[in-house]
This record gives sequence, C-alpha cells and structure tokens, in this order.
Amino acid sequence: MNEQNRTPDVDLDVIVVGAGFAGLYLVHSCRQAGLSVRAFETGDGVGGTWYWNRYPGARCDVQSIDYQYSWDPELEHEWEWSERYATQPEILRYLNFVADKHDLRRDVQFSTRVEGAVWDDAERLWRITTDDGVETTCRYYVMASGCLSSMKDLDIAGAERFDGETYYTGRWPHEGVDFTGKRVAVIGTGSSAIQSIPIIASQASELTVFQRTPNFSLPARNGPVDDAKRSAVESDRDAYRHSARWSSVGVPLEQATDSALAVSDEARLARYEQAWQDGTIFSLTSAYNDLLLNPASNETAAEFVRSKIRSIVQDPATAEALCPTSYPIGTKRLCLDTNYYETFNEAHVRLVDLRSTPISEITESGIDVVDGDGATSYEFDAIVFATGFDAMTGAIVAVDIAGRDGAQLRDVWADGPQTYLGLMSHGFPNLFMVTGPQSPSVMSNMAVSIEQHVDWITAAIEHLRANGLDTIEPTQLAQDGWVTHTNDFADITLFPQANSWYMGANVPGKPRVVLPYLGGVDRYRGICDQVVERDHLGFELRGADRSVVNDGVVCRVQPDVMILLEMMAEMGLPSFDTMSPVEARAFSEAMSAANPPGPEVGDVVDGTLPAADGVTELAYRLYRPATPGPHPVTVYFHGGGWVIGNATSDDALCRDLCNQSDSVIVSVDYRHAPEARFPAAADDGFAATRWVAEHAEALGGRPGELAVAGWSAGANVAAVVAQRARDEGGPSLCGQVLLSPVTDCDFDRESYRENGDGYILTKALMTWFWDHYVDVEDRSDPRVSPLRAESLVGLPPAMIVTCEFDPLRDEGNAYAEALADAGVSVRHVVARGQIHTSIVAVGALLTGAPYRAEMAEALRGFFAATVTA
Ligand code: N01
Repeated sequence: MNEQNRTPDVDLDVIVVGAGFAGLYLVHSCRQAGLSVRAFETGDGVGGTWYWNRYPGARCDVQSIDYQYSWDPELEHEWEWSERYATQPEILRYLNFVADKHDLRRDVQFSTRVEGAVWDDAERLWRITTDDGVETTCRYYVMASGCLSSMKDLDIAGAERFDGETYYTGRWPHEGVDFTGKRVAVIGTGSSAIQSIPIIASQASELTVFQRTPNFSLPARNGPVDDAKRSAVESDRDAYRHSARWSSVGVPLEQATDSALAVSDEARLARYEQAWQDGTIFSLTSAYNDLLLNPASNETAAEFVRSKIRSIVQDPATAEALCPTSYPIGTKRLCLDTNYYETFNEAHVRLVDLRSTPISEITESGIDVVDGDGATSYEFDAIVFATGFDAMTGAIVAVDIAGRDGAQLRDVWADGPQTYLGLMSHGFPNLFMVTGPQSPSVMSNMAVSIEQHVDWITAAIEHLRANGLDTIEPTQLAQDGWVTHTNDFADITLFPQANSWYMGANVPGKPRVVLPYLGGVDRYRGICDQVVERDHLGFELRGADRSVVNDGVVCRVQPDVMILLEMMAEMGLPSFDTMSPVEARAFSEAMSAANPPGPEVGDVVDGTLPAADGVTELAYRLYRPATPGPHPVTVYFHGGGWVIGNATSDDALCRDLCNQSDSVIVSVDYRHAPEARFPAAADDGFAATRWVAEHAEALGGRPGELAVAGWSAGANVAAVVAQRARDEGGPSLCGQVLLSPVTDCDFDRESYRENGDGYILTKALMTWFWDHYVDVEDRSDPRVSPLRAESLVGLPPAMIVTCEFDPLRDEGNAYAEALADAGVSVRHVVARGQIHTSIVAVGALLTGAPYRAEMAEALRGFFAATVTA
C-alpha cells in the first residue's frame, strides 16, 4: 500500500463524548455494527442532563412514555414509568437500568473530560486528548454532548462575593439541599426555575424570585400515566413509535389545519381551554396551524395564557409582572409547571421584576437592585442561579476541535453554526454531532431525535465500511444550502422575535441566529433519508484511493413553498392539462375560492369594457386605494396560460399591489383560447389598455400616469401591450411590471429541463396552453413571443421578476437581458426558491411578500418618474 494512503490502525473506531441518552445509545449501536467504541463522560455516572440537573422538581417536559428509548423492544415491557412526567431520579434510574441491561458502562470511561480533538488528514483519523493527559485515536468522533449541558457563564457583577450558599440548577449537589428556614433567592424564571420554585418555596422561610423576562408556563397536570396514552402505546407499539418518528415534534399529535383567526372567539377559547387542561408542552401551540407563524393568531393564545395567570395570581401587580408581553408565545421554550403561579400567592414568596429594578450587583449578604434613583438591598442565606445554558453549540465548542488544516470549529462557527443537517460540518471529516444545531433537536422529543441521529450516523459508518471507504464530510455547497434553508425556515416563523436561547440571544456576545431546525421532525427525517437515497447528496466519501461525491443542495425551494408542494402532492390533485379547458376553468375557480382573501382596499368596482372584436364585452375589476385620489393607474392582466382565469382570479395580488403601489389597479379580462385563439388575447389586452387610458379620469386615475402589469401569460400580454403601445401610437406607458412572463415559444431552455416537472407549472401544462392558444407557425410572432420583436428600443422601463424554480425562468431572464441591451431601464429580480405560482399567493406564502413589495415599489417609481418628467 502506498505510504501516503496508508490507513493505519486506530485505537478505536468510534469515540463518543457524553454518556447521556445519546451517548449510551451510540455505544450500543456501534457495538451492534461491530465497531469498537468508547464514550468519555465527565460525570462519574451515566445520565448526561439527568446526571447533572438534580435541582428540586426536575422532571422531563415530554411525557415519559414518549421520552424513552424505542430501540430495545424488551425495555418497553421491562420498565414502567410511575408518573406522566418522571422525576430526574426516576429518569436517571431508567438510564442506569439500560446501561446495566446492555452492559454499556464497559465502554464508558467516566470522570474523564475530552479537552481536544485534532483531525489528522494524512492518517485520516482523529486524535482525542482527555484531561488525564492521554491521547486516543479514532476514525469517527461523535459529540453526543447534549444541547443544554454547557452552563451559561454568570454575567452578574459580584456573584463571587456572596458569603452565603450558592447553587446552580445545572450542577446541583448530589446530596440535595435543604432550604428549611432559609431566606432564598432564585435568579431566573426559565424551566429550571419554574420547576424548582414551588418546591424551594415549600421549604424556605422567604423566597424571592428575580425575574428578568417572564415565561409562559402551562400546568403539567402530572399524575399517573394517562390510560389513553398507555393503551395507545400498548395496542400497537411499533405503530405508535413509527407515528412518533414521523410526527412534527417526535410525539404523535393531531395537527390542526385551521387558522386561529378563522374561528369564532368562543370556539378558539374552547380549544385553548382543552389544551390548557391537556397538560402537555405541545398542545397549545399546535392548537391552530398558524400560531407560530402569524403574530395576530399567536396573540390570541398568548392572551389566553395571560388571562389564566391573572386568574391564578391574586395580587394584580404580581400577576401583571408574571405576564409575558415582549415576545410571541412559544418562541421561548414553553414551560410545564406544578403550582408555579400559585406559589406567588404565598405570603413568604415575592417577585422582583428586574425590568423595572435591575440587579446592580451581588454583595456579601445578598442582591442589590436599582430602584428609581436609589437602591434596594435584599439579604439572603442562599442564592440559586437558574440562569440557563450556552445552548446547542456551547458544549461542542467547549472542546478544542481542530479540523482539516487546523481550522478550529469555534472559529468557523464564530458567526453561527455551519452544519449540514446538524450532523456534520465542512472541514471536519468524520466528526458527527448528535442533535446538533440546525437539526430539530430541542424542538422535538429528544429521545426520538437522538435515535434518528444515532441510527443515521451508524448507518453512514457502515456504508463507508461496506464500500471500502473511511471518511465522510459534507461539501461547502451542501452545507451553505442547509444553513440557508434553516434560516429561511426560521424567517417564516415568529421565533426570531424572541430573545431566547433558541436564537443564542441569552448569552452575551453569542451570534444571534436560530439554532434548531424548525421544519419538524418528520420533514427533517425525510430529508435525511433523501440525502442517503440520493447517494449521500452533499457528502464527499473518501477512501485510501478514491473519493465519491454527489454534490448538491437538498432543500432549495423556500420552506413555505416546500410545504405547499408537499400538501399538493399529498392531495394528488389532477393537473389542468389532463382536463378540458372548461373543466380546467371550473377547477381553477374552485381552487381560487379556497385561497385566503386579499387585503381590504379602498374601493372595488366591477365593470365591462369592449374587446378588440368590437362585439365582446370584457369584464374588469377595479381596485382603488383608500388614500385620497386621483391615483395613477395600472392595467393588470391575469395569469392562466391564455386559457383559464379571469378579471378576478388574481384578486388577492391586485389588492396587495393596489395598496402597496397606491395606484388604481384595473384587472382586465381578455378573450380566452381555445374559443378565441391568437392574437385575441394580445388584441384585447391592447384594446383594454387604450380604453383604460381614455377613461382614466372617470376611473379615478390621473391621466398620463399609466403602467401595465401581469403575471405569467398575463405578463406576456402586458409585454406585448407595451410593444404595441410603442409601435401603434400609444397610449404612453410609464412602466411595465412582468411577473414570471411568457416571452418566447422556445422550450429548449435550461429552466424547462430543470423545472419542467414538480413545481406546479409543468412543461406538459405549458405545452397544453400554447397548443390551445396559438398555431405552431404563428409562435414566433412578437405578439405572443415578445422576445422576438425586431427591436426592444424605446420600451417603457420594466420590472421583471423571475422565479428560480419556474420553467419560464430563463425566457424571463432573457427578456430582461434583451431589454437592458436595448437601453431600456430594467430592474430584474430572480426570486430565490420561488416557483411560478408562489409570489401571487398573497396571505398564503410569506416568502413571496418581498417580491410583491418590490413590484409595487417599481410601480411607484414609474409613476414618480412620470410626474418629475
Ligand atoms: O434556562 P433558561 P433553564 N440576570 O435559559 C434568566 C430545558 N429544561 O435552565 O429570559 C437575570 O430557560 C433568564 O432571563 P432572560 C428546557 O428546554 C427542561 O431554565 O434571559 N436573569 C431566564 O429567565 C429549557 O428551556 C426542563 O431574560 C438572568 C433564566 O435565567 C432549557 O432547558 C427543565 C440572567 C434562564 O432560563 C433551559 O432552561 C429545565 C441575568 N444575568 C430545563 N441570566 C424539563 O422540563 C439569565 N437569566 C425537561
């Protein structure tokens, strides 16, 4: 064997950091795969989170029957949970039971901290150093170090001066603490505090809670394991666990399909009350499908919980201070409690609101807060810091991890984690993370997400070995795509609005980026499976003498578009091109009726105008802004491939454009094919534009300020009208806004090849449209292929939006380029991750909104330029 390509023996195949839920399963899984494995664990026992977090009241917040392993079917019979939400000691007993049963401790080295990990690229192995000074080599290195295990550094002045007892919820003394008769302070009101406060209050002589940001907490309603839940699991365990794996949060859950704003107040309150009674962390925010997306919907749930807080807490000022108002409910981790709010009704418990009286310092005897111009000092015997964690990335970057060329992971992640699927990071071959940042992790039942990651990692290693390979690493392209997708998902939700640990916002100086993947466990699992099925898409797999790489990005459409495509695929709707035009029109109208209504506008007027044949009356719908007129006027042409659609079919888009552009929008119909073939639509569009120009004043418009706009075939009509107005004596147009225009009859374009199937507008459908509208020999006529006009010089300025996943993308791009080449002022936007139909979906797809805003902005600019001229 070539010396350079030598793959020497390593001490171990796999080294794991941590012996919690993840590390223990990894040890088992690696053994099953015939891999040598060792886990290094800082603690002197198994348990991870459940080893360290021994504060009073510590429990899981996912029901124990769900929060357990599913990989050992026997375990399901051997272990019986005593409560819905097991206590920390019971969960730790469970993990010890599993460790005993499978003799896992044999491969765990306790009381050993991993301090450094260096990738040796020549030898293709990791060199791991531990705090006992030993270096151990391994081929694969797995951080199973937990998402909430690295405590946040204390950022309160004077903390080291306090003479009394100090405790940290995340590092609680194993022997327990007795607060009987003591004056105790708790700093923080996250889950750890909310669980421990009622118990500390039951012992302490005085309890003072220092709250910076109130949290939303729901009653856990702990008790015996639910009968219904137990029988659901027992009746068919495999099916139950399967449905958990393919659920959005890792727990089988009914998914609401309606909006909180689409129901009556009574119905909404009834559903919230049911969720409040349910005693789970997921039921309230999944009560409607838009609670984490739409601020107004979210506010209804937030106010519901605030009303509960006010009804429980007797002192109105304390109740108000406990009511969160500064972030949407659910965007900070919801808490589950037992008597948390009730505790504030006890005489010896008080709340100090740090928003009005911030801590100035901790002193020898207690805590000083700023109080108006003065200060108030509180004296304590003990202070409990429940101040949280450097979540998701803290434990990973706490180890000095040096990848290829010595790059330090913490430097590479300085502006936020860079991962592919939250499993690996480019430049760090064979380094895996279990429930790493940018995977669902903390947004899910961790037990389910841990198992998925461990299974994926083990399978990846087995795949390498089976193929004579030994190294796996994501490509930069795939990783960048995943980081973008993760951020895109966050951006359609309300999560970025909260200063939460999900956003890294709880740790001073930490970059503010969303840390977990918000697309859900089921979708994420599907994506991971898809990556494997597509030859480990986005991973480079290497061996001693070869490398295999199928580079690419796994999720490229915008997340809301992705959800839409998934829904449509699930519904199995027929495509228009399988119908007759009459059926297609009826089907299109039925689908449009299900769309959200557009925004209110000042006025809507329906009317008719003459078609170019002098016989037919064409319908139009006029949208007038609520602002005082007269207004500039935009003639709008609807989409529908010259075959379907009408003056009202793009109603929501027209309303949106009307409001945002502050112009009158006249959506005009045109005769449709196949009844009226080419050039009927073009002729009607031109005739309608002339008619609107002549009647501008009567329509509430300012004469001379006229633009055209359209979508798809309507944008084709608009482009043709602009050319004819230039060539046939007006009217004078100040601009044209073309959204995904048809500009040419040539299908031999990359965008047709890439996007001709799977993105709603298909090549087959475009063929159907063209065939209905225009004979093959007429297709080069600029009245249907405006790109083929002899000259584009002198056309009005244009705004063109083309969509990345649209068969029409390249002909739109070509038109924008050709206009610019002809000296026409063009603003061209390529809408990343959008499909042909997504930007018109006002109220349904959020990610189209910026493009609609740009279109409206362009119209305003056109009109403003006319006035200035
Ligand atoms: O930590 P947290 P946690 N001065 O970050 C406050 C999981 N968990 O340990 O919000 C004053 O939520 C801070 O205030 P603010 C669960 O996922 C699960 O409670 O930053 N206050 C906040 O109130 C949970 O979400 C369970 O303004 C300061 C608190 O300290 C996650 O772990 C149980 C401060 C920290 O709350 C973390 O929960 C426990 C300062 N300088 C935990 N610094 C289960 O039930 C911070 N705070 C399974």
